[in-house]
Amino acid sequence: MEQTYLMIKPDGVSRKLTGELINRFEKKGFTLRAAKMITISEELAKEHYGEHADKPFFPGLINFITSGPVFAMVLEGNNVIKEARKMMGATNPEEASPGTIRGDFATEMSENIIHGSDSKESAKREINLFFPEL
Ligand code: IDP
Repeated sequence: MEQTYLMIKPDGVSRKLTGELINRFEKKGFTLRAAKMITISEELAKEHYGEHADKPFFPGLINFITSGPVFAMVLEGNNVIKEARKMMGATNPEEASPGTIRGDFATEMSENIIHGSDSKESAKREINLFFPEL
């Protein structure tokens, strides 16, 4: 069964959206396989977002993602990588449709509530990075 890595970012956790978001994924029919609340180190953040190291928003992104606890999850189900991305909505909340997580709960790119793996390769890499015990 396919698995993906999801992470409720510090804005989503501090706004107490964790339960609401887990609820959405479970109601859809996906299974929560692993979950933990963690505060990410700068080192782990840089590794996770390595592909963006050259972007102008990188320092702000690292600062933000390490600013408070995140809720890290492994979600399992049919086509879960693509379906969870659909449920999250576009990266830029201004472009995310109502009914999606970012469309319903966010207004700006830098605080867009949730991360989700975008391919089989990144799902594998990110699950390994955050849940090496699995
Ligand atoms: P994704 O989270 O939808 O996969 P990515 O392009 O991988 O989107 O970007 C990772 C994260 O970096 C985004 O979720 C967002 O928080 C942040 N980000 C991306 N582009 C920008 C930008 O242009 N300005 C500020 N933050 C950005």
